[in-house]
Amino acid sequence: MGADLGPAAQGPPPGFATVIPQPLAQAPERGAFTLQPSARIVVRGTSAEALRVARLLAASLRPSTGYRLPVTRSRGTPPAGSITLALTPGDRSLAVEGYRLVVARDGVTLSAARPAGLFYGTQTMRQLLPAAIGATTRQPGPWRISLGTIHDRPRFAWRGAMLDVARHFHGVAEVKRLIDLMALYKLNRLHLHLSDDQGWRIAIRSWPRLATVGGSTAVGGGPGGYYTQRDYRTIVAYARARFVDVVPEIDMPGHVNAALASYGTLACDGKAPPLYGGIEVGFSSLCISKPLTYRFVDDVVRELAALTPGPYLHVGGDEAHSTHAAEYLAFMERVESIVRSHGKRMLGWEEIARSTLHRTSVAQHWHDPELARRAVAQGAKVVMSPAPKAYLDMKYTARSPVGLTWAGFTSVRDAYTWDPATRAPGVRERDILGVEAPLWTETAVTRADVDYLMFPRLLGHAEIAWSPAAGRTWQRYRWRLATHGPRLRALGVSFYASPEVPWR
Ligand code: TNX
Repeated sequence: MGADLGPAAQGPPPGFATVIPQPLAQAPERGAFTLQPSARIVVRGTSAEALRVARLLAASLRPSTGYRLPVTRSRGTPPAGSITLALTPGDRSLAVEGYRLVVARDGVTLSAARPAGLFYGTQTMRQLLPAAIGATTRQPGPWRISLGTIHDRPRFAWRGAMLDVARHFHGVAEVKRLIDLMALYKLNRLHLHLSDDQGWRIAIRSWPRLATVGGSTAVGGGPGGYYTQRDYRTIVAYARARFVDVVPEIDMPGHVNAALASYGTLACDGKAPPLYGGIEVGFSSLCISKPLTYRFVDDVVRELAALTPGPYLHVGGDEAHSTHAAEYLAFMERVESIVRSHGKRMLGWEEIARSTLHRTSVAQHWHDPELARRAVAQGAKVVMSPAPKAYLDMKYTARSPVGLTWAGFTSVRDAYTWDPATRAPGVRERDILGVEAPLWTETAVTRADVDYLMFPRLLGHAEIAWSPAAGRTWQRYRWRLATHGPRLRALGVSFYASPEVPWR
């Protein structure tokens, strides 16, 4: 943003309590560190990854501070006023994603056992600077950070958001921006819902019409769009650099009208249905008895696996109301073996728990706790996305201009006050990989629509996924969240300024 954000940058630096997600442990002290125009970012040791994290930090601080912030390596004592990043692989208390941040008057020291932890420490540091740090043009400062120590690590390994790019397509630039915002709040899984009845959004070389025909429209009949494989690789690399795994979803055997419209040979009657721009669900199905169906699945899974460095491929499996129940079970088991044959683990919506699951598969709970329990009973793990809490496409109130209502209204408070370990009886903490907040985009057309539905609710889910449940209360959270209003504004996010939150 071009605007001078004024006094926001001048007051006392943000207290440790404002950080979202709330860190595991913090010991604030009186006083502040001031980032000087001559400050350096120093990397101890020889890790290329640590250097890369330091460069990302410098790049995020340069536009608003206007400082040079050179990134250098050093063995000795860093010059006073530096920000030092150090990998300390022996520190078991930091685990894979944890970090320790020490802010002293003469310098800031960030240590972590792994690069991901260093990265999360830098995100905390960004939040400890005044909100104007997020602006893209030079702001007045001063750039102070409260003194003290933070020791932090996440509760869950899976801290996700989902964007449905099938109902309405959202392009590469928009997805990159979402990745930046996710990273600021320590989210680490971006699930892209790449296909549905209304659109197929990823180029598949062996079946080119999926994208060129199936991707040519959207809900409401708009122009649609799709990612080339090159676009998609760009997204994956951008995400990976920020410790976010992209989890691609191709929904099957239902939600496939766009695929059938592209290749009539996939339909049981051999006829391509017309493209679809409505918002009904459950009317389309792959032809379970056709051998061609499995060649199609194998081709798509192979190409997706090649584009995906992470371990998971999402195969949908939800709302297959037009697939015969017994055929559904056989189909999902076959799909699971195809996914595994390409070296990946299968993730699917909770309905997959009706079939026999391999223990490496994961069910995503959205509606029926009994299905989550059945997944766990088979040794599979669960990702928690209970619709009335975690669905970002539900309206906040009856007055919300966009959003759906089938799971009820979801206020900012509703979205914050839940715990993954108590949603489904029989599904315990150790059965849960983590939390994911999905945004379905039947009504979310523009970037502003996406911002409005995601923010600020996504911050609550980030905290639920990262921070211990004990010690979180809505009463404290609403005050902490209020301090993120100017921060989100500086980043150009058009969030919903809910009256539940005492925004300043
Ligand atoms: C249900 S949740 C769906 C989606 C819709 C969404 C709208 C799930 C696995 N399927 O197809 O977009 O509701 O909220």
